[in-house]
Amino acid sequence: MANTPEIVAQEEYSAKNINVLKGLEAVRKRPAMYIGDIGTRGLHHLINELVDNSIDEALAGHCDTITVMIGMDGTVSVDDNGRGIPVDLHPEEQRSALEVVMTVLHAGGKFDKDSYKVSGGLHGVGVSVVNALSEWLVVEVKRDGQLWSQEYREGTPVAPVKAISKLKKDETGTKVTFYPDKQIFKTIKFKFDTIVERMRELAYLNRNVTIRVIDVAEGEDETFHFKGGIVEFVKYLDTSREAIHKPVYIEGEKDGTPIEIAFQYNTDFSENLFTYVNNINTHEGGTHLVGFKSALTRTFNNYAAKNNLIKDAKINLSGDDFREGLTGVISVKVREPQFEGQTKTKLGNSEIKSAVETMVNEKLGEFLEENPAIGKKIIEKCVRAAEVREAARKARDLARRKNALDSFNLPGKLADCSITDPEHCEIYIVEGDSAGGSAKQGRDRRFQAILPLRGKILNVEKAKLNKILENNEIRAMIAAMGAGIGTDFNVEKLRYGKLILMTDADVDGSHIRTLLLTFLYRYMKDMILQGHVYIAQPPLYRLKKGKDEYYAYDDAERDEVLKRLKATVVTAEAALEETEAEVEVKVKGVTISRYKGLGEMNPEQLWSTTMNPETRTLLQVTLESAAAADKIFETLMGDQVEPRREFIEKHAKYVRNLDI
Ligand code: 0RA
Repeated sequence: MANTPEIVAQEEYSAKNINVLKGLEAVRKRPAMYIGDIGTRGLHHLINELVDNSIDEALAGHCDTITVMIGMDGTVSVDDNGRGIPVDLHPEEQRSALEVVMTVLHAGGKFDKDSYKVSGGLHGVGVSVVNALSEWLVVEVKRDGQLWSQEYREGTPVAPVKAISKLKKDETGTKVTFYPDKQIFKTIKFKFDTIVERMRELAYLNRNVTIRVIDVAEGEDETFHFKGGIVEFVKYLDTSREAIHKPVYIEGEKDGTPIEIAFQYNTDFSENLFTYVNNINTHEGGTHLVGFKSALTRTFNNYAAKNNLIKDAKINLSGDDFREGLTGVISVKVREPQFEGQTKTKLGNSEIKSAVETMVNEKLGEFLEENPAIGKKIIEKCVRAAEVREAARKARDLARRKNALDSFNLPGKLADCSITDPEHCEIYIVEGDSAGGSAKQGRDRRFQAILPLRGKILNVEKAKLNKILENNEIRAMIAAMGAGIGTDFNVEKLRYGKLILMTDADVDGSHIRTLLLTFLYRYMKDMILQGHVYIAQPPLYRLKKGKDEYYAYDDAERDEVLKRLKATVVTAEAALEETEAEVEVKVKGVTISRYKGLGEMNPEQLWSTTMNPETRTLLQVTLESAAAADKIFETLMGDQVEPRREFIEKHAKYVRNLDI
């Protein structure tokens, strides 16, 4: 009787179950391979993974509302009104399709091949990965007039899919509620602001979708819906800048590739192009960006020539001139995207270049014919950019001739390290000469270099390149790093693998840090992109009791230490039956000093609290969301006072940690 169909099916079922468990085990063993890391970033990736699936459902035209909620108990739920994950029997797997989607690697998302699937970076790993990394997860599906549900522990079903209750036939959707596994993640605390950042971006990129984010415990609740889509996104990016015309909007489909572009010029100098493929920010650009740039240059050059808008024959407009003060969003949907580059955020598909290029040539040409006043304004701006570029080139040549930017002419203030292998070297950019002095004495001179900066550096948002290159502090940094600047910057030439910003923990310090980050973001972006930039974390307090010293990095930690000290005192005193008043006397034996500046620490203290790789904490600066980073820079650094005041008021509680 060994070959009755029931028994074969039973054996196949068990074999499949074993494979499923092995798959989930692989995810739990190497979580970082699936979600990037096991810190805050990876944790929030779980939410993004779920929302991506709901967005897919929206792109297919079946869902328009997504709700992300952080519950009172630290669980998160993602709820959509799509068709609901199918619950019927999966013909090959012989169990509910829902269970297959939730437990089999890469089975999630759409079963049909026609969707714009995401196949790069960390996106699209599937709901089963979220399930595998959750201590507990519940999925609820509204479909076929029923509410269905299944519960899991560490990715394994607790029971089969159950029908819970009857619903109206047209009531459909999917809701996943999960509690991340503390055994896997360093922290399981979700941050409202981090979630909001990505949800806002998704709402701009998918104008038909409404996304609501709720944090029950914090009483936060925001809803994003942008009818104008990426046109509104561009306006939002330029909130603190002054646009010189209404945004240009180009939309269409070329060879099966939906393309959407919005851009506008402003009175500033920086280029802010954000590119997306299937809603993923392609930080490193790629063929869609190349196609856009090439069409922009060509169309504007043709337009200027045809309308005789460049009077001075000596002016030669280059691609860069057409992107000065340009803010834009390029969003394409690609069926089988190829992602390349250091961080797998560069689009490689060559056919997309010509698709974007052809469409922009055509539609931008039409726009300019219909809006001659805007065309004229833009060309005038680009001509001015070319004039300034020429002046900057002269300044740079002059500086080069003086060898000022070359690393073999290192700045006098730099205390270099003795090792020369960049991988093992780090440079501290230190606020002020006195802290610089302490750092020089306290460091390990074999691999730590110190460059003190005097006072504030120039605000590069508001200056042109020739002015920037005249600034001594900036020149010292460029020379010390040894990798050039702007379009000449070459990350391979960096003399140090880590650049660590060390500023005071006060308002001035955070201002200087923002100025430095602005400079790095604008002119040495690859350094941030490739993870070379860090922020030192000096302590805020020193607590001293007798010979014992403790350092606290924030108020909460200070109170923690105080409590600990008091606790020992109280226990010891209790034995001696002293009065409480006498104990209060003993606690005062703790002296607390607040460090106002780095300069107040002696070299040994600076080493042990902030610079010793064994004990220090460094914050790595990332471009998690380039759009968000740029927004912060522009809001804090731009001309417009009102957005800055609003930002600071809204984020006052975070100002000490304005780290992106
Ligand atoms: C497979 C097929 C269908 C929908 C889905 C998956 C789906 C998945 C997720 C994940 C989160 N929300 C979702 N909503 C839908 C379509 C089946 C049909 O034809 O009705």
